[in-house]
Amino acid sequence: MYQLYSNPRSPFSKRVHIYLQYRNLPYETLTIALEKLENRKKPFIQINPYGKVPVLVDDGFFLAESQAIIRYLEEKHSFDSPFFSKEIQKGALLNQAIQRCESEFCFPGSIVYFAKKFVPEEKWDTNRMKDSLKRIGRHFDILEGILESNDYLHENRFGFLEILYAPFIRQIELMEVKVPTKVGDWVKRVLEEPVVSRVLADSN
Ligand SMILES: N[C@@H](CCC(=O)N[C@@H](CS)C(=O)NCC(=O)O)C(=O)O
Repeated sequence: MYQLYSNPRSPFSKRVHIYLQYRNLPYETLTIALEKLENRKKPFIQINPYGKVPVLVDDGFFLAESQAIIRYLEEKHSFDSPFFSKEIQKGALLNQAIQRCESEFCFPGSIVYFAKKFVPEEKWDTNRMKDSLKRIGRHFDILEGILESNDYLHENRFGFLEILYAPFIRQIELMEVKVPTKVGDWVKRVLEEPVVSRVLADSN
């Protein structure tokens, strides 16, 4: 059975919970108390020197980084409907979309999110936040183009991208960015996916 070092408030961990449950892979959750800085101390710091969750344990093999974990499991198990197509260019386009999700949405999103959640307003770096919101707005416009003729972002089915976005689009109202119609419909569709709503409602 797999083990997953995780924290209930960690969106990156939630990605892996969603994936493991979507693929029906049995696992056990090992909670790391970030609020007690358990992630910065031994033994966890020896498992991941960056002190971050999630980390997957597969029979003595340790792997950090949510995307890397999902890819590893996807490659290890040969599912009937793999997320990565055998067609090299389709796989490359998925990789492109994954990088854009991280750099054009999750990264600028986290700047806004952490400021609003944890920093007093008088200390906000407003220029950086404005720039981040502009990037998110542009990203949504690009997604809107894809979603004009698709219900999902890649190969028109729920997949890797939806799993990466899910824990972050839940916080969309914090972004105070105009959400285009099709993107709004897609957000609702993704959050209503049974495994997504179950994991996001769960505190583990
Ligand atoms: N790129 C990593 C990011 C992981 C990450 O930032 N985890 C946060 C929780 S959501 C964490 O452990 N933060 C603790 C810290 O940085 O001290 C991934 O995709 O897994």
